[in-house]
Amino acid sequence: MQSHYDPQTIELKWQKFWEDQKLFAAKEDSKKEKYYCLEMLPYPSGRIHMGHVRNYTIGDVVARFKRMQGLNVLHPMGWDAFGLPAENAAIKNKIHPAKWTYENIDTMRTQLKRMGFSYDWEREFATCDPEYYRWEQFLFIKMFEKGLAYRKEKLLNWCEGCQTVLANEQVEQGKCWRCSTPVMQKPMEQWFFKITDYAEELLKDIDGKLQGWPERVRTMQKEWIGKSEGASIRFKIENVESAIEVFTTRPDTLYGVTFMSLACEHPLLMKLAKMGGREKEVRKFVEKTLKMERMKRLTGEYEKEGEFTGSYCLHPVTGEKLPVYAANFVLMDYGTGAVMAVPAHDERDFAFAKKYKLPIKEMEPDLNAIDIIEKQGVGNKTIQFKLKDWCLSRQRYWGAPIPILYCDACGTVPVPEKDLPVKLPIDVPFTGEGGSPLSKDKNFMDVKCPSCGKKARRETDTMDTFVESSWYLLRYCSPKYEKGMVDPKAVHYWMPINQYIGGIEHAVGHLIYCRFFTKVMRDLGMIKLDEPVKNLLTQGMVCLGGSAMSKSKGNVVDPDEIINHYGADTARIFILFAAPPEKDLEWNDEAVEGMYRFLNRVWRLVVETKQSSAEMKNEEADRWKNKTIKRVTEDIEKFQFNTALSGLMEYLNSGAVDLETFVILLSPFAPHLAEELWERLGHKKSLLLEPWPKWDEKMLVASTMTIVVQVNGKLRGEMELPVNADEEAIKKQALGLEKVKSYVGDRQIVKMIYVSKKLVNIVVRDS
Ligand code: ANZ
Ligand code: ZN
Repeated sequence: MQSHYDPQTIELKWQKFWEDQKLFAAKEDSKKEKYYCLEMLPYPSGRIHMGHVRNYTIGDVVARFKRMQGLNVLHPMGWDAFGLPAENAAIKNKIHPAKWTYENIDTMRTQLKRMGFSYDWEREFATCDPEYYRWEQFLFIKMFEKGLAYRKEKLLNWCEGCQTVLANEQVEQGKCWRCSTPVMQKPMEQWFFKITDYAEELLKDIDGKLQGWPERVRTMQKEWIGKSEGASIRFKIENVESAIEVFTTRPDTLYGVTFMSLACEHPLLMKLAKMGGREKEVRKFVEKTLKMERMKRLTGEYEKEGEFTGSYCLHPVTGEKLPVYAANFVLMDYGTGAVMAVPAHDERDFAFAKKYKLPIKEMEPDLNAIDIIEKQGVGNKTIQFKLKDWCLSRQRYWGAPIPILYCDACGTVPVPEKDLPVKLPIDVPFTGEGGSPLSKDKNFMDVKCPSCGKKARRETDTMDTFVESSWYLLRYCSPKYEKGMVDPKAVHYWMPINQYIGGIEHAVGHLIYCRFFTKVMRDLGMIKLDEPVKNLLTQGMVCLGGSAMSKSKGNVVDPDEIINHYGADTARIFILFAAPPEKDLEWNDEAVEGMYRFLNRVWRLVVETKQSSAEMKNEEADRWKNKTIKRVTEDIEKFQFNTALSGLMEYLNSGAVDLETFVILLSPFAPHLAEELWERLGHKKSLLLEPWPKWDEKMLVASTMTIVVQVNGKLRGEMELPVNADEEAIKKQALGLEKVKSYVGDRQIVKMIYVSKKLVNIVVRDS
């Protein structure tokens, strides 16, 4: 047997053992309490990075700990495998996206296995597997039938030069990344999920059902959903029968309205401009505004400008004429795309009024405008949400095809269920010339209409990759199920997720989408579940030199390098010890060394000395043991892995270590070393089958105390007493001490002073 700590040998040995014994395979067992521990699945970009190592190590400690506490743990892993990088690699390196993706998955799976994570690998899947996205297409069709998936025009970045749609990240300073043609906004038909139907419930459940989520994420979601209560009010247009409807949160300012602002995309805008004889000016302004970079518009970092339409609308109460403007700060996709401007009470309107010399008028105080509006029949109370419907169309190849056909006779026709999955064709040209390769593949596009048999055309857009990650967490419950998206029995047993762990960057995207999908699947009768995630932990970043590790900054440490040098156990405990999970973590080579030395000391203690508690009093050793069990257990429960490890280090230094307890407590953090030492301590069965130790509260405190006895302030004796002895008994015993008796003699006792748990002073009068 080797006598020094050799992580490479040990780690391979135990990884193989765990795999052979299928120790992490999860099985439903109605007699056992379940625990579903999930970390966000990785995108197979090529190699594992430290962010993954951190995320997955945290999850692994929790999973192993809960397993040893006797819970039936589900701890799965898979791959978020569709996405743009695969397609870019195809163009750049002439490798097929599928090949690129599956090769990366193989590499990264091997890397994850080297970390010793306790995954049930039998549940693994990649979201680009047709058996997976087939069910996503199935859900899409169900949603289409319910009106929850629909098609609508949306402005997209369009390059006239390349004749293609561009993603936001392909627009550089307003120009196409490829040919530098200025990018236009062009309306195109896109698919949407009607998440806004669920806005109210998504908001309500944040307070009702997400108590186990970080406050920060809850707040971000509330703001993202953005509920505003107010009123919608109609302003008649002068000389025409139509009206402009506004949404306002301040109906009480109605009397302060002096003009009207419309979004550039507002359907009435050009009509009004034509009527007012200012078509040319307004058109020019609109074109200029729509070219403005999307991001700038969203951040509001631009000069507020407008253009007069030449037309007027009428104040609904006073009948005053109000000039109508096109304005660059009014967004078409919020409220009604029209704002009643109140320069006296709104900063933005004020600046605008100053710039264009428009009147500024105070509102009437104490006015119940809602009443007036409702009485006059010009408006009513309304609620607005910031949340937008989810545009899921992507003009991309490497994604799940949207299962829709277009037929001249029948219109939009869903692909019949029996024809699912609509598989991505493999043999398509990757030219990099823009547009989806699917739209150039006639074999894929041309189909027969399933309802009339005539010529039809396939939808060539694919789904946003966030669609796959919206329900993978449910699919893990029954990953091989063939009769539907999920086996309801399995979902009923495993869901909700007891602990979900991932990056804060998903606070409002993924973490709202998966809530939405759960509710949709519930309403389609597939599952009985309102919320998928009970408790959420968002881990901080791994930094080097003060900024997050990233390839572009060149400040990355490769996990494999650390494993090759020190082993996975050192990597794991370094990452847990360096910072609490929510905080950013600064990489530190010396601290890694320190962790390696700690594991070496553990090794020597167990293998070389095998005992050390000989000199320590038994009671003291018991106290250390119980104290450490309590500390490590409670700290893991609070995700304070760093202080749990400190507890283990202090225990090691105490010289009173119970080796078996120590090894068990170390095992969630450094599982390979712990298994090896457990075996060397003479055990035949895996450490994983050991129950997590319990502590005895009574053993945490010393059982006796030493009380000093004084007579007139001078030390005259000492006594050992149980810690729970009461004051009367202590005083009585003090007086009974032989030595004390001799000093007190027959003098009169004036009083006895008791200092709790320390001393008794007997004051006597000199005779
Ligand atoms: C009159 C008014 C007076 C307003 C006042 C505010 C203050 P939240 O709270 O975010 O919902 N607004 C409405 N639709 C808009 C759009 N599409 N683009 C830009 N601004 C829009 O904001 C609602 C307020 O934002 C509305 O109330 C409206 O201006 C403006 F002293 O109406 B307010
Ligand atoms: Zn047809």
